[in-house]
Amino acid sequence: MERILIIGCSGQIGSELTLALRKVYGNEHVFATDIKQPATDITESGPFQILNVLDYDALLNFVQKNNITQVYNLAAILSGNAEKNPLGSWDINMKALMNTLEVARLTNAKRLFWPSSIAVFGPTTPRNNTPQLCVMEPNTVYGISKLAGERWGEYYFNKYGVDFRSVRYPGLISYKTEAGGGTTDYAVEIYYEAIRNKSYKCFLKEDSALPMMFMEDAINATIKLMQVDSENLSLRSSYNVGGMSFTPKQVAEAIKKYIPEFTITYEPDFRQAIADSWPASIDDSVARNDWGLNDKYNIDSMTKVMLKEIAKKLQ
Ligand code: NAD
Ligand code: AKB
Repeated sequence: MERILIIGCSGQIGSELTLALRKVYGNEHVFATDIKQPATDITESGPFQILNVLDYDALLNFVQKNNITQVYNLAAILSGNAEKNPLGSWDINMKALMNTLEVARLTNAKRLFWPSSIAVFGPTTPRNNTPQLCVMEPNTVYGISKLAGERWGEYYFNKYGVDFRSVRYPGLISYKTEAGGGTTDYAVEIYYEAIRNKSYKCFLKEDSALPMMFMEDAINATIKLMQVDSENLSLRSSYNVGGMSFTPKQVAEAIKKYIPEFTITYEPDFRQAIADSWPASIDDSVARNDWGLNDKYNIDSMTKVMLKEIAKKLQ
């Protein structure tokens, strides 16, 4: 029986992934941790402990004491926030990964999920239908840390047999927990503001296309990758995951189908340069062929769920 540690259970992904994993593996086998208190559905459904992934001894001790076999490490500073404190964010992002790689090397917690991002690509990367393997020259501190992290993950697999698995998530869109300081956050905020105020001031330009994915599809992909047999995996760096691709204008149009009076204005800030350096769409055929990545949401089906669930939540 797997015994699973989630690091970063209180964040946008962790708050949903923890509950999904508890459904699959049983509540008592999924140990949720964070430096921040999570929502009560996590504390009431299974074990939770405050744990700082940067504290190597505490992490090692937790993994050994609880006989952990798999780790999902979600702790990171995302692209927008990382640009405000480049060196501090580099230290956190790299130390958070290296501590879990080392613990995986030394314990039975051999299978490690660590998310990379479309931020590994840069301005010299082909922008449309970005291939799995191509020029990668990220120019953000977050993207540089993700690319370095992918290389370290593959290195620990080849050198020490750590079962490192990773996807390059696109921007993730969800209604449960608000987004954590990234460039794609506008595509979450816009739904909240559509319900609250029927208007939104967007920090990206109207035609700024980026790859995005609804959280349900991202969670399913993550669990699928972690369950597939090792021999199916041709890559030990990180798999491209594309989802859908849209602009702020397109998501505003999708919202207007449900809220005709919704209006959007555009005031690009420092995050525009980050978005401009990232792909507009992603070729994820390697993930589809290797381990059966498939997603079911498009912009319209996602918009319907987002508006309904956020309206319920804000009532
Ligand atoms: P988030 O900021 O919402 O959540 C991260 C969580 O990690 C937070 O709850 C935070 O308290 C916790 N954390 C931070 N420092 C910690 C520490 N030292 N010890 C323990 N916990 C700590 O981020 P998210 O959106 O859930 O992203 C999770 C991972 O997925 C990150 O690696 C991120 O780069 C990656 N990712 C996210 C997206 C996205 O759109 N959400 C896209 C691509 C990649
Ligand atoms: C961000 O915008 O920083 C994240 C990501 C795509 O990695 N959502």
